[in-house]
Amino acid sequence: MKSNFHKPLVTHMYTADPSVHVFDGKIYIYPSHDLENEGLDDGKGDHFKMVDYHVFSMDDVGAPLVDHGQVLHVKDVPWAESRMWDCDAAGKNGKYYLYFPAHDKNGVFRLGVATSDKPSGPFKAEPNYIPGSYSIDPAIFTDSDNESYMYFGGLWGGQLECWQTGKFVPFGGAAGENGPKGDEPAMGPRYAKLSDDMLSFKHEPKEILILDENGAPIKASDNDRRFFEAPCVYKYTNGKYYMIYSTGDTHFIAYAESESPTGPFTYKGKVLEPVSGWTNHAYITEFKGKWYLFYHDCELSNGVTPLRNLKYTELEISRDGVITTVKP
Ligand code: FUB
Repeated sequence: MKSNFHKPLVTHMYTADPSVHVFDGKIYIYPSHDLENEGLDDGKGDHFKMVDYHVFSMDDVGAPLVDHGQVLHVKDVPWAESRMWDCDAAGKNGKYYLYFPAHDKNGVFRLGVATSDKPSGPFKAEPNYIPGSYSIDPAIFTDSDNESYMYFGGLWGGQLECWQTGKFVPFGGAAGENGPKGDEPAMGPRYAKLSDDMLSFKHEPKEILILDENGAPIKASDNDRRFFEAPCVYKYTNGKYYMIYSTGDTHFIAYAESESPTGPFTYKGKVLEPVSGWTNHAYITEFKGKWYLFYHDCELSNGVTPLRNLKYTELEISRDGVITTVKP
């Protein structure tokens, strides 16, 4: 089959923030959907216009891509107002679940869930957001013991800084000024175990620690290595857990390793160098014994940040989990 690696995967619309799963032997892709917009980039994400989701599938690597159409729109989510940013999906109990962030009616990011009998949707949203949820970029990982975890969080427009006290405190000035500074530990992504019906959290979200090679928390000033947004966890064939995440304003996808799905994770290196456009966001999935990196850039829009397109490539990972950095 002809390789379509590093080429725009979806060309009839703008797609970003890939999440990828193998269901019934096929590759299912759950991206977010960028629309043209006049909003200003104020560090709070007003320049993104995102109101719905499409699901895509491929029978195999390099096979034609199928667009299953619009599977959820913000107008069909009772609690949500706008900003359907990065989503993820899971399959369990014979059902499929789409997890997504959105601003609620008060402009606060919450995480919702919608269900379907098919991985291709359409999905029906639950009436309320997941109690105790906040911020953006939900990613689901189900471990070999069948326990499912949601990882989430994003700085600046993703509002993670607003939750430092455990309650929502709105930003005063520019989004980037509100987090930890200098030698203070950087903020980590959050995780929560999902209930058996996959519709709620089993406990309040907890922070994931990301450590450096000496076992010290990565510092807030360590912009090349500290967490910014887009966490995604997978378990590799060596039995260890890996979290990848975006470093945000330094535009890397980094990875960190742990003995446990709840961390602490130790920083290991870079998965992906900066791509065209401001955001960098990726997902790693195994399919038929090979590992793939899905990501986005702005090739189709000639570098216009809120108009992104998905791409993917095969990833080189050594037996002990070391990733060869992808240079797009
Ligand atoms: O797509 C909107 C936001 O941009 C996502 O939630 C972030 O991860 C970044 O890709």
